[in-house]
Amino acid sequence: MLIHRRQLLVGSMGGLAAFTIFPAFGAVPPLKKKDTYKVGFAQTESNNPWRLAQSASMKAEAAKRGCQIVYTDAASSAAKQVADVNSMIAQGVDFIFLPPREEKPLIPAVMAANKAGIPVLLIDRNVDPTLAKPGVDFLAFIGSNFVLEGQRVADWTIQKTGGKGKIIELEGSIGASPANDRKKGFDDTIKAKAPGMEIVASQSGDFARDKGRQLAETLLQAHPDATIIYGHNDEMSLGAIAAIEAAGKVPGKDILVVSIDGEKDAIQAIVDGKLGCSCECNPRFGPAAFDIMYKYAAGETIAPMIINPDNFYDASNAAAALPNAY
Ligand code: GYE
Repeated sequence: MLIHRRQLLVGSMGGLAAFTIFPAFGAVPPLKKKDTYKVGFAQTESNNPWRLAQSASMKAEAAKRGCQIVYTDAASSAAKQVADVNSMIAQGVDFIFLPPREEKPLIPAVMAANKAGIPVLLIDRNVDPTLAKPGVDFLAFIGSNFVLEGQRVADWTIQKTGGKGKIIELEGSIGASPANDRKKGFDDTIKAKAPGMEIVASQSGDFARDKGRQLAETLLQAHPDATIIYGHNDEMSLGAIAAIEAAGKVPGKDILVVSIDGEKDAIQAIVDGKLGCSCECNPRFGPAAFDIMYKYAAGETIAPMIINPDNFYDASNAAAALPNAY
């Protein structure tokens, strides 16, 4: 496909000159081999430990490699994140690390950077794969397999409950790849393997603790017979635990809470018996993300999807994981 488009271009433009004039057409722009780079990191928000751990890891790695980092915080706005990327393009960064807050709205920003000759590496969240492709419109995606995370939480929950219960699902940010995929992985597994379980409600708590708490409060009132709450991330699950307690119920006894991320407060909640499990989603991207950039500059082939392995925490290993948690 790539070759085909290039050939077409060459054909219509009459020869090799086309490559020189439009080097980025249908391909990821090259990155010059240098010791250090000016890189952009367009963070989505900073309102939770996961994001803070990710930003710290990126900044530490930039410092370690002597790279200048242009850091922005989109404060939970996809529109601001698009503007942030555009400003990085204007500032002439060499490379952009981008966790696209939502799957579709960030596509124009990815395309604009690519067109401006700046390779983009998507970290932790993906864009809609039907609209932009790794190896063509951006360099690659590195992050977790979110469908698998949802499946693992569902499998653990089925095992723990004997496949019985009414589930409230707290979804992540609307249109975010981890929200879409964690829902799919979990819901499909419950449907396929646990006919005795039912998802009685599923709504977005925007991956945020306070919104998760408010949503859980509302949904617990509407579904007093719910026995399980599945949060797409720990922040919302911790909010749900607060809501359960405020309703005079006991998390871990009356209502089982299951989750994703593996942040410190959640691991502690497992130790305390309030949270059943949390599938890890590792936020420490710095070393791997910068490795990819340097490998790309060195001419190595970069795989289009690079999947981080995730741990899984429950009462059997939470205490041991606590000291290293973020
Ligand atoms: O699970 C969540 C964060 O995109 C994988 O975003 C990431 C998710 C993570 O806000 O806590």
